[in-house]
Amino acid sequence: LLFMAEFLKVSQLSSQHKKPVGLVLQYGTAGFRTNAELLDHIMFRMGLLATLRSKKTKATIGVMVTASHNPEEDNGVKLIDPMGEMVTAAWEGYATQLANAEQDDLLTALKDIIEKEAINMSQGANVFVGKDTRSSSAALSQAVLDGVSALDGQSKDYGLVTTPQLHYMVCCLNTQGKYGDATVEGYYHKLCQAFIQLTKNASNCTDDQKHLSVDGANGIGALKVREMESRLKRELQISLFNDGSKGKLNHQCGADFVKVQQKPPTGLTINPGERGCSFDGDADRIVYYYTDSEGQFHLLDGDKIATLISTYLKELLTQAGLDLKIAVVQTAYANGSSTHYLENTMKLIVRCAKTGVKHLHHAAQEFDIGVYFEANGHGTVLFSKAAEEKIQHLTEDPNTNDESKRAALLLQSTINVINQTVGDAISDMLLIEAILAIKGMTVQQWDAIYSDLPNRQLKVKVSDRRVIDTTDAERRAVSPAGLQEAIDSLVKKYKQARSFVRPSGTEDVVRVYAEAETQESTDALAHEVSLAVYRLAGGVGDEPKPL
Ligand code: G16
Repeated sequence: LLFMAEFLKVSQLSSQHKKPVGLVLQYGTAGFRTNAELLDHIMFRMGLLATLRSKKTKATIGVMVTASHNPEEDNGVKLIDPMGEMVTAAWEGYATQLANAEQDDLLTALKDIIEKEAINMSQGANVFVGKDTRSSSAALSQAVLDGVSALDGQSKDYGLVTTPQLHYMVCCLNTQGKYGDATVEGYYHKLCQAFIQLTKNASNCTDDQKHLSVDGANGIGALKVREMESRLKRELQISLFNDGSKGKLNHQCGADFVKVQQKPPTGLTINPGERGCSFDGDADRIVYYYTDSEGQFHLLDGDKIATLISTYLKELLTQAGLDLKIAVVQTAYANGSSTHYLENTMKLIVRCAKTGVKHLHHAAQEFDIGVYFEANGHGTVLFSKAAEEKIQHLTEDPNTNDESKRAALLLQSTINVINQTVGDAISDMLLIEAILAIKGMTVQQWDAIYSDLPNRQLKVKVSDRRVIDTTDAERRAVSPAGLQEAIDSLVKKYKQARSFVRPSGTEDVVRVYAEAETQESTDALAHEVSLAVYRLAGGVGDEPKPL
């Protein structure tokens, strides 16, 4: 009786967003993600859930409609918590319950969450909604808005934005503007100002060195780079490719394609030695690359980015005379050479988290400065409040010497160019470009910091990928029986070899990763492990073929 009025509205509106009977979807690595045609009810229900979460936290919540790196025909939804981080694990569970309740059970499922969380339904709610450029995104984001209004929540539709822009705006609003203005303009202003400030410390950069080719993956990132470009005052000169004017989203381009295929995106032309970078479909990932004079392609992935950033930060901390604990968080996909370099040469703390920025983000929060990057280019840097205050204090203290002051001011602008809420291709790009300019470093010199071990990623189709269960930050499989033993004995055949398998949380596949001393042995190992997955975990379709 208590919620009669709201529930009547939910019941009426939900009949316009009916769940297909029997359809079960899981909350994956970054929310729900599947073919767009299966998602209308999910979006409506995530509008309901975001409204409840907003009532519970008494703060603004974000809902981003995107399937990021997936193909155009897929879509998905990412939920954003008050400080701009991903929604908590407990609420991921509620999301799954609500998503999978049959139409007649929806109100009961809703009531269950309200009771479990003791939500005061008379509390107001506010939800920010954004979408990527997929053709399905407009209708799906309308379904989210319908869900919010069904529970009488307020909403603000930001329309086309990158995922990290929406995270940023949620954080700005909930910190009463302390993090910046909750507008796209405010985002450009903060990041570009910081970038200009940083590049004032670059000595004698030529126009050639200020040039960068950007592959926009035919997605939202391209639109946003266009909007921002003029604010960079020619300190960064961007040539934009795959801007969505003709090509298909993520097709033969974008960060995931470049990382997995280890080749340049189609539609982008750069001269030997010049830098290029690729965004993914919602601009939360970035990878860099160049081609040398012999035509050889060189990829600088999330591991190389983490190394560049942590080296730069460590140097600044030394110059500033600040004793802050800095760590790098990676996943099992991190190249073995990068971990070795960070631990043994850089003497940094390195942690391994499960795939998914939510896991890396939490691990990074434990340090004064936490640099986290997935090898696929998804990552950012977190500064603790105490660290920010110490840096600020140095800039204001009249006793600070010139060298320390310069370093502290650089650290301050660095903090401002970074989107600390989540990995952000635009923000990461500006940070990387500023570091290269300040250090007077070429992309080749950056690449030479350490050499990657040859590596390969493959996908295997199985009938139910949930039969694979993993442990030890996904580095070992505990089921199905015999799989880990098979991987162990295959790995023993090759030098410097490592391999693991895990079910993807964004695509209906099992991912296989292998690295070893040579590309030939890496490819052989990746293929043999794929075969083991195919045979022991219920492979479907043709058996994996050698590479
Ligand atoms: C998402 C997550 C990333 C993750 C990637 C692949 O990226 O945000 O943290 O690395 O999926 O995950 P999985 O291997 O489970 O499919 P995006 O850019 O697609 O949102």
